[in-house]
Amino acid sequence: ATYTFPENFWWGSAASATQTEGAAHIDGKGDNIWDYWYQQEPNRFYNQVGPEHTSRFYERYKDDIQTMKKLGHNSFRLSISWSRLIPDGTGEVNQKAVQFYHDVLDELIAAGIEPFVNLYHFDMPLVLQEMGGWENRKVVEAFADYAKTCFSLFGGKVTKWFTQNEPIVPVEAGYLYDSHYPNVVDFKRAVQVGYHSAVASAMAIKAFKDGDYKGKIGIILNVTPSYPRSHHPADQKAGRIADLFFNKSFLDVSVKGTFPDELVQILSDHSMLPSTEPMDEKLLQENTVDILGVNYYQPRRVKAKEYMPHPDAPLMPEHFFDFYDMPGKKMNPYRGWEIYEKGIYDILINLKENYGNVECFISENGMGVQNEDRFKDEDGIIQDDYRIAFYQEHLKWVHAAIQQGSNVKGYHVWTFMDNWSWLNAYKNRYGLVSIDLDNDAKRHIKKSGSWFQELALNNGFR
Ligand code: BGP
Repeated sequence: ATYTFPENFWWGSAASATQTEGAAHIDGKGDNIWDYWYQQEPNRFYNQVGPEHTSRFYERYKDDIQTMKKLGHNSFRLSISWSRLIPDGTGEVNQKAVQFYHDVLDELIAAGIEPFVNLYHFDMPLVLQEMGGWENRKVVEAFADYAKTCFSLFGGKVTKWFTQNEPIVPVEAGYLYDSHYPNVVDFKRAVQVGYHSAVASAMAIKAFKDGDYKGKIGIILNVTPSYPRSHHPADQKAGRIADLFFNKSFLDVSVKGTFPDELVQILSDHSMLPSTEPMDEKLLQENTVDILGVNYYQPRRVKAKEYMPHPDAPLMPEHFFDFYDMPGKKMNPYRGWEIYEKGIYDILINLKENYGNVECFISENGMGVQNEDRFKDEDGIIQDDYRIAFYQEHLKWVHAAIQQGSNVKGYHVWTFMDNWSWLNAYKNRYGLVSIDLDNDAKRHIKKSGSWFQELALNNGFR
């Protein structure tokens, strides 16, 4: 069979500032929570490798962008580092950062690659985290100012903007499950953080619209479906509640401008409602997204709770469901995540049927692999056929969704080149291009990179 995609389909990849730039302490950059946390607790990071040891995009962006062009990219998502642009989070703008982002954007545009620019990818400036991060309303306003600064600096050349990447992750990882700084475990505070981050996104969207900039603005969400174990009502309910917390929370407010009633009810029943300001409701309603980025890696499988938590245990989202380890599920043997390709189709059809067929694109999809050097051939090229198969199987479902009328406009892989990833550092490799950490971060195109080049050139595959 042949899988041909609509004309002008966006082919490309995604990356984030903290994970690729390096140069964490030069040219006036301020610390963000990752720089700080690494200094405090290097042992938390895989092989004790921190965010200054990245793929050095800061120095090598020119060569990297030429490689993107070669590999058929017509678009690329990057993020601006808030703490590089505005080292103290508010106030003075770092001119070296302004120059750097102008240079990168110019280089991309000259190469025929449309820049998709994201404003926030898990990287709170330290100064603002010290004021409480997203828990503090002042930080919400600081974000709106930062967004305005970005629009006025780069609005002449960027026409696809995104306010945040996976805003649920800082909520769950930072405030529920002790895996991102500031390692708080407190459901009520998590709700406040999530709420404020949604308000911040809406404020940035408002600033964009008020400023009459050309182009579109959206958000990038990991809209992972929650699949219940069975049709049994208790399992169904578990699935619905997991979906409310981790999916519909940000999806509904971003696309429809309101939080789901059932979510508000549950939070209210448990005295977990966040503090709000009178104008928020209108702000959220009026500033929904033009476009939605969809990150997809693996589904969430859940079942009804088997054992009730101790009545004195502090409330957590999992008091409403259990995770379900489905027998026979297909696994990525090199990363340990489930692979369920049809999930990408289910997401797109859900957006079509329940979210007004909002314009969207796949903003991350990828396969992490540990010790990937073992797949090198005698010429030193990583033979990542498993990754090509992963992309193809997902793209077949994207194609099927398009046949059903999905408004999906593109497909970005995670990621262009192997990069540093939060606590996992360089454990899991995702790139179309590998980097040699022992040899000056030298780049080598993997087999999947050449495959991607063909894919983009042919606007499809067979
Ligand atoms: C996504 C993030 C990315 C990236 C990816 C892979 O959720 O948006 O920033 O980190 O996950 O994660 P990992 O390296 O842990 O496999």
